[in-house]
Amino acid sequence: MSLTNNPNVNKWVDEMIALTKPEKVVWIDGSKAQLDALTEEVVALPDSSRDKLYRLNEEKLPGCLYHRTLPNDVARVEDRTFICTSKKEDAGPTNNWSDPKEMYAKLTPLYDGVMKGRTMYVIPYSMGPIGSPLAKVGVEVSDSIYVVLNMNIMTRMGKAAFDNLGDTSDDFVRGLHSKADVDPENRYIVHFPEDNTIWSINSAYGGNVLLGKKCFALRIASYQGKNESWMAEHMLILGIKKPSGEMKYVCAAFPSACGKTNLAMLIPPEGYKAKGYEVFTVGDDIAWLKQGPDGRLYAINPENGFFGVAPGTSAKSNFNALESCKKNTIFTNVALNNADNTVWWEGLDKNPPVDATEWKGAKVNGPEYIAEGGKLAHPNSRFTAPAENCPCISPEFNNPKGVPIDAIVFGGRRAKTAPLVYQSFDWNHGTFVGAIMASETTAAAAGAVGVVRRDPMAMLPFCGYNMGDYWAHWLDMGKKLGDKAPKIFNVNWFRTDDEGHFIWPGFGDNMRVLDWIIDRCDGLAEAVETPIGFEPKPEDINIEGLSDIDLDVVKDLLSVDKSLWLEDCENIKPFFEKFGDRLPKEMADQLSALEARLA
Ligand code: GTP
Ligand code: SPV
Ligand code: MN
Repeated sequence: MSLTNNPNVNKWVDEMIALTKPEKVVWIDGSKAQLDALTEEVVALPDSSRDKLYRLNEEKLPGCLYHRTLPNDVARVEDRTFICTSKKEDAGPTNNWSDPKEMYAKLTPLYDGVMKGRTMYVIPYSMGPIGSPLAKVGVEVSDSIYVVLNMNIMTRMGKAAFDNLGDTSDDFVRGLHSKADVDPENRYIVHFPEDNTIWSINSAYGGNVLLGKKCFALRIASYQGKNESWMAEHMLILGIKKPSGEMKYVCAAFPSACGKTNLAMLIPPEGYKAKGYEVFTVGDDIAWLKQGPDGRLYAINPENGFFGVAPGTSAKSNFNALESCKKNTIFTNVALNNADNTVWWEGLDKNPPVDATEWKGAKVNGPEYIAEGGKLAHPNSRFTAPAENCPCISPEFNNPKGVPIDAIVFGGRRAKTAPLVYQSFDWNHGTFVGAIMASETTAAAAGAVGVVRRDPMAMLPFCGYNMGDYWAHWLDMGKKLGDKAPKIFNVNWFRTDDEGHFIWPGFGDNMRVLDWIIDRCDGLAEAVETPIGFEPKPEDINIEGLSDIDLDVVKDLLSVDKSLWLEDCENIKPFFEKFGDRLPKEMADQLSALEARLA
């Protein structure tokens, strides 16, 4: 029985039923009884089922579940991700494109009857607090209970989303997902921005199938934002409470697995805590930003949970993330400690379980397996944890208005070029700073790891339209915001020494850089003008309490190697040229100006 009178929803769901021919259709109301029953069903599956989830130690990890995906299905697949706009130019040179008609024709046979003998779950959800003027509704149909249970954590899922949509609106994103045979050769993650539609097939992993996340909240939403004058960005949102009690809000865009969750949940160093600084998490991955009635830029986190990278998460590196995944969390592709039915991953602690199950499902001796070069957890293994579990979740997390943003920060993994921090001269230059971002690739996407690539605004895999038009949209937003626009910065936690070790301690100590950033916003810190932007005076980065860092190290972290930067400019030129006449003239002018300042 349908859960809504909305004829647009019902008509579309009927079409999806006719196409995929499920044996049964279940509308997800979001009730505990229904979720409990689905959990019961999925944990009762035989070990041989690839859909199986396992319950974990009820005392140590109450309400937690464990799942393994196929080894060929452990990350986003950028080469199989498409933006299908009527005109190729509207998808732009950085997206895979196919004509929508052709793509529908190609995929329809793959979906035809794909749910025969299976159940279709119809999942209504809201991205953003229900009733927020910034929130939007999506409906995902899927043949996976894993998807239902994850969507329950990641979104506001259930009947309330339909109530919010109302009985007549057509403004909802239609997501069709089938795991099909999890066949990598026929795996497609396809977006039809002009139809508010997403089709995903032959994957059962995270970002490929939780369609509210990257597919909707970034690719489709970025396109909507362009048309409706708001922004969807791959950004964390954090609040810093100053000793005076004043709150400052910062958004930061780093590419996948480059530190968003960690920064969002940062615990300030002792010296800062003693002074009264506190950090609150609003979001760890995605921000939707819109100009508010007072002219400032406001952000909401459209998500309701964290789909976080497990490896490297420890009580020391990210206490708040670890606390967040101690109950009602789903773990994917981590290792099992069979002695007590708990989870383990590289970097959790120094004691890999002896009686372990590695992420592919083999029973192994953990320490021996690692000594032989094996990894117990997949590098992109993840936890899906409810935001409400997070000890430092912001009191504003559910505020429908969002939070006013003071600073926008860009950053990536750069071993040499980018300094620890610099500030852009103004909004337009800041847009350029975001546009010329580059970062080393990570395990979050299938393919080579550690290769430097251009990743503008950390949106390369997530921009749902022509990136040239996206930069133009940024420039337009800057015009609208005028002197109320957030200040724009760039950071790099990943500079390395000659032996390849990270120089900056990172994690909680990143507070020391945020400190300079918010002081700049308040007009309380000085800066030095350099060819690339404003930099702190080395002595203005607080290094009190850091044993390995002295003023000379800070100087080194802030140094700008002009020859490396000129080399980077040579790399940016052909990248910009790909956009042809869609490259805003302002971006080309900014590049020439940068070169002139460096020369
Ligand atoms: P996605 O969820 O893929 O978007 O990733 P993310 O940007 O949220 O990255 P996350 O915070 O999960 O960090 C990814 C990896 O970077 C982890 O292995 C962290 O330990 C490491 N990392 C995060 N912050 C820092 C830092 O300040 N310094 C160093 N050296 N490593 C860091
Ligand atoms: C990312 O890759 O940036 C993620 C994980 O946050 S996924 O949802 O798989 O995209
Ligand atoms: Mn992400």
